[in-house]
Amino acid sequence: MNKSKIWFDRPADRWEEAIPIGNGTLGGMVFGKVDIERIQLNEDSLWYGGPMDRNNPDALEHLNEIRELVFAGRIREAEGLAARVLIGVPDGQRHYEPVGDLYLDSGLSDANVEAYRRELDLEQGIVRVTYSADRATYLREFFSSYPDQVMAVRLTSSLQGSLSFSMLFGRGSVLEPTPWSDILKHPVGFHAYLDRIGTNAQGDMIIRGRSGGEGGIRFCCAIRMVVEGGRLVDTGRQLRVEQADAATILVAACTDFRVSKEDMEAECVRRLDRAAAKSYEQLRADHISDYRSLIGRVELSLQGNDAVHSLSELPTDLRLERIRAGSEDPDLVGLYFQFGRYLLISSSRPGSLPANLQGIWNKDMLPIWDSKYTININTQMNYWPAESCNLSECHGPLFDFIERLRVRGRETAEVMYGCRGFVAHHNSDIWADTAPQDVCITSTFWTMGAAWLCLHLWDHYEYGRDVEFLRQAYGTMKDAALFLLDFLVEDPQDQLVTCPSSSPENRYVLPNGESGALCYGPSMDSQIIRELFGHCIKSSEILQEDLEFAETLRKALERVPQPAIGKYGQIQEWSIDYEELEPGHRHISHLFALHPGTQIAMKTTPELAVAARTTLERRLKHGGGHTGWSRAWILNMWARLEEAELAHDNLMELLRSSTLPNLFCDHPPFQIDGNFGGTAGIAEMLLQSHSGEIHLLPALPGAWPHGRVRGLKARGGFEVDIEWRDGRLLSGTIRAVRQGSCAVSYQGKTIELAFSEPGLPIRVEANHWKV
Ligand code: FUC
Repeated sequence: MNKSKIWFDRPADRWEEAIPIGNGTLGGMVFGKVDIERIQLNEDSLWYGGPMDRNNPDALEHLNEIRELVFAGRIREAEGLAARVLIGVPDGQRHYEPVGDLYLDSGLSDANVEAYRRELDLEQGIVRVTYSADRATYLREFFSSYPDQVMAVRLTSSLQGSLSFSMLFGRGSVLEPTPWSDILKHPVGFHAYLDRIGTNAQGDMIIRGRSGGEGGIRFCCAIRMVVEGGRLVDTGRQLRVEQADAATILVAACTDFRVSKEDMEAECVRRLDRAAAKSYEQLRADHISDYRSLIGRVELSLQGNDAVHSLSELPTDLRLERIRAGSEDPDLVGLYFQFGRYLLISSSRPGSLPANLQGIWNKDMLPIWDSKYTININTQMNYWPAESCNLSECHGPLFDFIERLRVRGRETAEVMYGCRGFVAHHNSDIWADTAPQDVCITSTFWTMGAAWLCLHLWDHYEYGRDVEFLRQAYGTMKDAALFLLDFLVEDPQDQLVTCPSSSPENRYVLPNGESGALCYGPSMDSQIIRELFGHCIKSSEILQEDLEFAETLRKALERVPQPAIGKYGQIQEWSIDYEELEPGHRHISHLFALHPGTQIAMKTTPELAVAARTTLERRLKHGGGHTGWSRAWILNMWARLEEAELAHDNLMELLRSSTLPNLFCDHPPFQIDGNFGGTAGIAEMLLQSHSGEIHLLPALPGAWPHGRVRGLKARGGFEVDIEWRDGRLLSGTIRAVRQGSCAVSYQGKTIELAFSEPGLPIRVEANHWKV
C-alpha cells in the first residue's frame, strides 16, 4: 500500500510540510488539514513588474580602465569602479509572486478524526487525504493536469449527503503556523493583493489581480465547483457546498504574460468548460496516463542487507528522522530519487517557464532571492537530471528560455561590453533579463551565465543524438561563443582570459592580507569556455558548416588556460594560486571541469582527478556543503571520482541536514536545486557516460548491495537497465536509438558492443569483462 508513496499521518502545519503538485505552470501546495484545507497556488508566469532595460550605459567606456586596474593588482579600486559603472540600473531584476490560497472550511475539527492519512502517490502523480469522522470516511484527491491545464480537487464521503464545506480564496500574507480559522473569520489582509473577486454567470469564482511595478503582470484565476447531490450556495465571498455526496473543484489560472488581458477570464473559463465536460474519472485517467508516460520510464529499487521492508509503513517524515539519527534507508533514497523526477515533471513541461529557485512553488510576495533564475549553478542544477533520468522533454522550457536570453543578451553584450554574441550574468528573471544583478562583488560581475546554459543544448544533443536539434541549437551556442571570443583579453602570461570576473562567489586573499573577488581568468570561466568552444567545434564538424569559425575557436583555445594544480595539490581556483578567503565556500566553481563539465575525468586526466579530490577534501574540511545544493554538487563530484562511499555519505548528509519533512531541499530555506542535484547524483552513482563510454555502477556504495534500475539514459543515444546483487553486477541491458556501437565499462575493463538494430536490447553480464 505504501510502495512509491511519500506519506504522513498528520496534516501539514507549515508550508514546508505540505505536498507539491504541478503541471509545469499551475502549482499547488496541499496541506491536508481537515478543518480548513489550504492549497497554496502558483502560476509560473505571475511575477512582479514588466521588462526593464537595465543595461548600464556607462559600462563600456570604463571597461578598459577596470581591466587595467585588475591586471595591475589594484583590486580595491577596480571593485569600487565596477560597483559604480558595471552594475545593472536598477540593480535588481523581477521577482516571482504567488497567486493566492484556496481554503476549504469543513467545520470539522482536526481533533475528532480517525485514520488520518496524507500521501503523494508517485506512480500516479496524485495527492490523497483520507480520514474518518462521524461514521463517514472522507477522501480528497488533488492533481494538476498537464493535458487539461487545470488543477482538480475531488472530495468524496462514504456517507450520502455528508459533505458540507465553504470554499474561500485569499491573497495576502499568511503567518505560520497558522490559526487558519482566524484568517477566515477575522481576515486581515485576506484580499490585500486582489482587484476583484466574485462569480460569473455560470457560478465560477473569478479572481483577478495584478502584481506591482510598472507593467505588472495581471492574472486571472477561475474556480468551478461541480457538486453531486446536495446544493451549492453562492454567498459572494465564498461558495458553500451543503450536504453533497461529492464535489469536484476545478482551478484554472493564467496571466497576461501568455494570454491577452482581455482574454484571460475567457481562457480560464474555456479550460474549465473543457475539463468539466469530462467525467472526473476521465480527467484523472488522462492526467495519470500523461504523468505515467514520463515517470514510468525509470524505475529504481535499492536494497540494503537487512530486509527492512516494514520501513515503508512508517510516515516519510519519521523515516527521515531515522536517517538523521544515523540509520540507513535505501528504499527512501529510491523514493527521494523518484520524487526529484516528480518535481521536474511538475515544474517544467513544454510551454512552461523553466523551473526557478523554488520550481514553481512559492508562498511569499517577496521570496528569498526573488525565486528567480540564478544561473551561476542553481538553474543549471535544476536540469541535471533532465537527460540522465530520461525526462528530456522537461528540458525544453530551459531551451526556450535560452532563446529569449539570446535576444536580450545580445543587447547587453553590445551596450555594456561592445561585444558580439550574447551574454548573461549570474541571474535572470521572467523577462530573460541579462544585465548584472545586485551590487555584490563576489557574484555580480560574472559574464558566464549564458555560456554555461548553452552547454545544456549540447547535452540534450549528446543524449538524444538528434541532429536536427543540434542544427537549431548551434546558432545559439555559437552566439554565446562569439561573445566570449570578443570579451577575452590577454593576461600578463599571454593567455586569453575573462576580465573582469570572479570565481562565484568566493574571495581570495592577496599577499598583503587584503581580500578581493574581482579578478581575471578564474578557473571556472576558462573551463566553461573550453567546454563551450569544444562543443561548437564538434557541432560544426557534425553539421559540416561554419568550419572557418571552428578554426578561430581552435586557435583561441590554444591560449585559454587549462586547469592548473596549486600549492596544496588542489585545482587552482584563480589564475594565480591565491589563498581562498573561505576555503570551505559552498561554491566549488573551479571543479566545474569535473562536474558538470567533462575535462577532468578519472580515465583521461588521472592527475587532475587527484587534484580535484584534494580540492573537495579541502572544501569539506573547512565546512563546505553547508547548503543543500552545495551538498548535492559534492555528491555528484564524488560520484565522478568513483568514490562510492564518499558519494553516499554526502547523499545521506543531504537527507540528514538539508531536507525538509516533505523532502523538499532546504538551502535553508527551501530551494529546489538540491532535490534535482540529489536525483542526478544518485543516477551518476549508478551510470556515467561523460568519458566516451558507458560506465556501469561507477560508484555503488556498500549500503546498496542489491538493486536494479531501469531506463537511465547514457550519452550517445542509449537507454540502460542495470541489476546487481551483493555489490556485483548481475546484468546490464542497453538499447540504442540508432545503429552503431559503444564502449561499455565495468570495474576498469571495457568491451565494445555493436547495435545492428535500434531498440534491440543487448544484455551483458559481469563475466563479459572477465571480472
Ligand atoms: C547563489 C548561492 C546562494 C543561493 C542563491 C540563490 O547566490 O550562492 O547559496 O543559492 O544563489
